Formats: sequence, structure tokens, C-alpha cells
Amino acid sequence: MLDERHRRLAMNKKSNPTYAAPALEKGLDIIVTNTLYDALIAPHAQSHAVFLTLDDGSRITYAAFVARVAQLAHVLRDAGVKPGDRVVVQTPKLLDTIALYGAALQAGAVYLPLNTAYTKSELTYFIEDATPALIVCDAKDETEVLDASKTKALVLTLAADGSGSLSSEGDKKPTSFKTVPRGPDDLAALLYTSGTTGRSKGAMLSHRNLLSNAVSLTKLWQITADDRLVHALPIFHTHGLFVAMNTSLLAGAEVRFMADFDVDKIIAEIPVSTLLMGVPTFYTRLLGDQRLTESLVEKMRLFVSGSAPLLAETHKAFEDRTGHRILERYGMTETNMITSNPYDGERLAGSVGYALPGTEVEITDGGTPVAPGEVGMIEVRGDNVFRGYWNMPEKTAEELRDNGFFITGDLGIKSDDGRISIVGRQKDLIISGGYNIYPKEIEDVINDIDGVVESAVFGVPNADFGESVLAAVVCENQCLSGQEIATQIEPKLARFKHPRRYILTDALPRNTMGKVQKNVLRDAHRDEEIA
Ligand code: MLC
Ligand code: AMP
Repeated sequence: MLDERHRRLAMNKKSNPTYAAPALEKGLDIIVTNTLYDALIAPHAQSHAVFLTLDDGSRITYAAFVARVAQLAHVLRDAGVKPGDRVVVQTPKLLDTIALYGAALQAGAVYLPLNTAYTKSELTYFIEDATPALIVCDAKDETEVLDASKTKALVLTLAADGSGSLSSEGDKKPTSFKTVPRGPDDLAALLYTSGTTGRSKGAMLSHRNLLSNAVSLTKLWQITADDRLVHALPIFHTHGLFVAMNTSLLAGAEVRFMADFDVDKIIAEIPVSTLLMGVPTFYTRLLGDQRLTESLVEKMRLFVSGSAPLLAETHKAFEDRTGHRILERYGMTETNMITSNPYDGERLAGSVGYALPGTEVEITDGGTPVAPGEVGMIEVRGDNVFRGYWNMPEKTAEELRDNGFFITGDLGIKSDDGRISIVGRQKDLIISGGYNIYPKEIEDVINDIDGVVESAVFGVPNADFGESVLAAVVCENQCLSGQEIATQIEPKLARFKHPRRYILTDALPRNTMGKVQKNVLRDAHRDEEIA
């Protein structure tokens, strides 16, 4: 069934030859002045193929995108951004947001995207830690951001309607820019990821890290200029920014660039697209819509899932409904993508597939590989693995071994033929709708509230988000209500991190060593319906 679909798709290919960027042929050996810019953006300068189609129907060609990148690179340079400087970006998902990523690369800066849900309190931490030269924020947040930055960085704006000082300055600039040289080991991006210690850590990603992964994925998933990607992910995380956008840029594919996730919009685009990348929630929500049928997806070539575990029942239900086996892959902010189910071979539900070419995956016990089939820590080494945590050499040393292996905190098994399955996590982490939520960060905020003695934050299964956040809280003489706790954490934590319910209790369950037993809490509350 699928083979027939691919054959028809191949026959329907556009008449223009398949675009192949030099980096797809030669990888990092291409002669360049700026590793990522020269691989992802420069080759498109003369291309009139469509790159982005936006929600309002407007279409931006590759050549127009390259010109916009240059204009924004001028804005960065004129704002005083020097090579290696961090540029913080907390804006809606717009053409200029992705052009700003390209501009940061071209100007030799380090792109630092932030979740638009982060509060001023979270933003203040990132600004103090990363000391950016420039912050680009939503126009509606300008006062708050100026306050958070304490005038240490210049602030430009980009509003949801595309207006703001970034775009108006950009409009005045020339459409070409002399690219700043950057080598494979220079930093391209700094992505913050929360940690088990409660403090977010900036993962330093080099041009080599990002390009090597984009090349591997583009080849493995056979992405070409004939593809049209439905892009509904946010572009402040690895999945939406690097996995989806870097591969599309490398292949010269078209991207249906959606401002947000909306089932109706996705259903409307699927018949004229070939690729979808999403978190498992995308697939469960699509399955909840009866318009998702085999005939709707006739032209689709590939559905990719990642960032959170895809339930075997979702995998099966999707195949039953559409004839497509979702391709599940596994990655992390620090490592980019690590494994993928095969494009041509068997895509197994419950397995994240094989190590990507150029990436080594070991299952270890204290650093020593265990036998196939035994559970151990997933460790990863390769060009995809980051350069360490910004300003945190001790944290880097704890998680990145001298021999180059990164300790993921995920537990897995490797089969005899090298197939990896994730079976658990050693790190205390909740993944809700593809967003990582570290209980320690939330517990720290709750424990700071007057009257709170202690708290334990844990995840329970949720049909929509995979997991939901709950908090068990011990208060002095039960002096606080759940609502009062919620009100106090409101300004400190992004909404998606907020516990959906507070369980007020006299004591937390502990084992004989005094350690809080989150598994006991999880089991006691796992069947409760959480909205
Ligand atoms: C939104 N909300 C969430 C949430 N997303 N709550 C918990 N978990 C989430 N993931 C809350 C909002 O705060 C709001 O709460 C309410 O839900 C409605 O907000 P919304 O913006 O309208 O939500 P929706 O559009 O439905 O978003 C759901 C989603 C989104 C699944 C589409 O969360 C999403 O795009 N997730 C993808 C995350 C991602 O890209 N992860 C990749 C990380 S990279 P209230 O209370 O105000 O009503 C990585 C590495 C790798 O992990 O391997 O890829
Ligand atoms: P982040 O820190 O946001 O980059 O998230 C990385 C974490 O997401 C990994 O360490 C895994 O725990 C989880 N993850 C990513 N992809 C998958 C997957 N396909 N299956 C299970 N967990 C995943």
C-alpha cells in the first residue's frame, strides 16, 4: 500500500531537479566561511522556489528569505552585536523570527530562543546568565523585558502582526550582507534546558553539532526539494527549530509555517503536503478527528514523532486509520537527534530505532557497557553532542565524560542488532505535550512560599499531554489552599509548568532512607482525571 503511494509520489515529482545542497554531498568538508550559513542559507540566494507559506496565505521564496536574513544581519551588526554575542529571541512564530535565526548565523552571533510562555522571573534568569548583547521580544512585552534586562542589553521588538522595531529597522537595510566567518566549532546557538538541580542550563551548540545532525536526518528521512513540511511546532526548541527547519533548509523543501498548532489547519494542509513532524500530542489530537482518513493522507510520505514517548496504541491506531507507520525518533537539546527508526526498514512501536550515522549509543552501568537486552543508562557520543553548559563547567563535567560520551539520564535497552528502546528515566523529569518540566524547579518555587513546609511534584498519565503535573504539598497547620499556592507561583513559572492540582497532605511518603517516594504518590493519583 505504502510502496504504491511512494511510486505515485515519485511520478508526481516537480519537474525541477531535486535540489541538493553541497553539504548533503560533502558534509562538513565543504569549503566555507561560515559553516551553517553556507550550508543552509547561502545556496538559496538565487532560488525562486517557495520556502515558507504563512497562515495568511503569503508565500516567501528562498531568494526573498535570504535577502531578509541579510537585512536582519545588518540590524544585528548596527545594534552592536559582535561575533560570539548572544541574541535572545522571545517572539511569536513569524517569518522574521526564523529570518532572525539566519541573521544571527550570518552575523556570527549565538542564537538564543526562549519559550514565549516564560515569565519575567524566568526571563531575568536567562538574561543574567547569558548576558546577551541584544534581546528581541514581542512588542507587548517590551516594558517587562526592558525591566528584566536592567538596560544591560539593547531591546528590539517584533509583534504578532509582524510590526515592531526589528522589522522596521530591517526594512531600511541592504539585502546583502558580508557573512561573518564562523568555523565548525564556533557556537551557533544556546538553548536552555531545565535541570534536575532546578536551575536551567544553557546547552552550547556548535555549527558542527547542528549541521552534522541536519545532514544525517535529511539523508535518512530522504527529505528533498520535492517535500512540503507541515510545521506546527514552536521554533524555540530543538524539534521545531533544528530538526524541522535545518533539514528543510538543507534540502530546499517547502514549509507550511503555522503560527501554532491547530487541528483544522493541519487537516487542511495534509492533502497538499508530504511531511509532518510533531510531538505525540499532535498524533493523539489528529486521531481524535474523524477527518483523518487514509484518503486524506494520500500524498503524505512521512509522519515523524519525537520529544516524548509515543504510545504503542497511538502508533497502531494511526496505522489502522491511515496506513502510515509513524517514524519515532529520539533526541535531546544537548545532543540533537540520537536515534531514529528506519525510513525503509521496520518502524517498531515502542522503539526509538537505531543510532544515527556518525552517532554512537552505548547502554551502560556506571560508564561500562551492559549486555544487549539489559537495562542501563543511555550514553551518546558524536558530532551531534553539544560543547557543554554555558558557564557551568562542573555540570558539564558531571554529564559529559572525558571520552566524549554524554550521559542522557534516560534508561534504555539495546537489542542484538543495535535497536534502542527507552524504558524509563533516571532523571526526575515530567514531559507534558513535549515540554520538559523538572519537578525540582517547581518544588523550589512552592517551598519558597510562606507556610509551605515541603512539596513533591510528580507526573501522572494524561491522554492529551502524555503526562500532567501534580503537586503534593505539606503546609504548616494546613494554612494554605491550592488556589493560594497557584496564585503565588503564577508570576514565577510559565503556565505549562503549573501543577494541574495541589494535594494538601500532612506528610510526604518516604522510604526508610528518608527519600520521598514519588512512585507512591504517582500510583495513588494516577487514575484521577486531570483536565
Ligand atoms: C500548552 N499548555 C500546556 C502545554 N502546552 N500545558 C501542559 N503541557 C503543554 N505542553 C497549556 C497552556 O499553558 C494553556 O494553559 C493551555 O494549555 C492552552 O494553551 P495553548 O497554547 O492553546 O495549547 P496548545 O496549542 O493546545 O498546545 C499544546 C501543544 C504545545 C502540544 C501543541 O504544547 C506544543 O506545541 N508542544 C510541543 C513542544 C515541543 O516543541 N517540544 C520539543 C522540545 S525539544 P492555561 O492554564 O492558560 O489554559 C526536545 C528534544 C527532542 O524535547 O527530542 O525533540
Ligand atoms: P529536552 O531536554 O527538552 O531536549 O528533552 C529531551 C528528553 O526528551 C530526552 O532525554 C527524553 O527523555 C525525551 N525524549 C525525546 N524523544 C523521545 C522519544 N522518542 N521517546 C521518549 N522520550 C523522548
